[in-house]
Amino acid sequence: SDQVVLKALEHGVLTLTLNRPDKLNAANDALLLGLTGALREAADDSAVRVVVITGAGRGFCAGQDLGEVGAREMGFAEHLRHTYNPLISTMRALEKPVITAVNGVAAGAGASLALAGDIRLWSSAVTFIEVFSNIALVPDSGSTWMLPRLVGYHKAFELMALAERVNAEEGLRLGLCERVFPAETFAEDVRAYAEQLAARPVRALGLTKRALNQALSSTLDEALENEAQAQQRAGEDPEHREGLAAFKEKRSARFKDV
Ligand code: T3D
Repeated sequence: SDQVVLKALEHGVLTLTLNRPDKLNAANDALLLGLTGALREAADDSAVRVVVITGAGRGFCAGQDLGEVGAREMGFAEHLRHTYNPLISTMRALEKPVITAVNGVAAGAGASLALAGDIRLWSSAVTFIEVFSNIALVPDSGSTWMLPRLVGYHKAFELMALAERVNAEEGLRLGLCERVFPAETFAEDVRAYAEQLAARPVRALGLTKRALNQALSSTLDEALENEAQAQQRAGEDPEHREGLAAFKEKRSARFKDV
C-alpha cells in the first residue's frame, strides 16, 4: 500500500501501522501528520476503545527520515512544533489507552514515540536507541521529559550521550516497556492484550490517564482535587453502574455494552 499510516478497526481496537518498511518506518511529515490526524479522529469515535501504534516490516520507527532534513524550508524548531510535538501531545491528551506495540528497532524520535504510549509492549527483537547524539542532535519528541522519569537523570543521560543500544531484556529491566512478547508471536500477543484492554471500562481508563498525566506536574492537593472531579464523572457514567451491578450479581462486567 502507498498509505504511510494504515488504519484498521477491529473489536474496539484501532491499529495504526507506520508503513514505510523499506526505511524502518522513518518518519516523514506525511507519516507524522497522518498519525496525529488519526489519533484526533479516534478521540471522537466511540467505536475506538483502544489505540495500538505499531510498525510494518522489521522496524518500529527509525526516527526522522534523514533523507528529508536537508531538503526542507522549515527550521528545526518550527518543524518540531508542526509535526512531532503535536503528535506526542495528542497521544498523551487522548482520553483512551494508547498502546505502542514496538515490533522492532525504535531509534531517535521513534524511541520517543515508543515511550509515549500508555502501555508499551515490545517484541523480543526490539533495539531501542536514543540515537540523536550520533548525528549531534538533541533528544526530542518528549524523550528528555519521559526518559528521566523512567530511569532517572543519570541513566537517561548515559543512554543519550552514548546512543547505547538497549535490547528487550534490558528495556524491561529499565522500565521502558511493560511486557516483552516473543518476536514469533508478537502480533497475536499484542492483539490479545489490546482486546483484553478494550473490554475494560475505557471511559474510566481515559479519566485515569488524564488524572495521572495531570499529577505528573501537580502538587498533592491539586491531584486530590483532580481525582475528585474525575471521580464525579466516572461515578455518573453507565460504566460504573455496570461495574456495580456485575459485582452484586457475581458476574463479569460487560463494559463494552454500556
Ligand atoms: O525536525 C527534525 O527533523 C529533527 C528531528 C529529529 C528526530 C530524530 O529522530 S533524529 C534521529 C534520526 N534517526 C537516526 O539517526 C537513525 C538512523 N538509522 C540508524 O541508525 C539505523 O538505520 C538503525 C540503528 C535505526 C537500524 O540499523 P539497521 O542496521 O538495522 O538497518 P539499516 O540497514 O541501517 O537501515 C535499513 C534501511 O533503512 C536503510 O536503507 P537502505 O540502505 O536499505 O536503502 C537505511 O538507510 C534506512 N533508514 C534507517 N533509518 C533511516 C533510514 N532512512 C532514512 N532516515 C532514517 N532515519
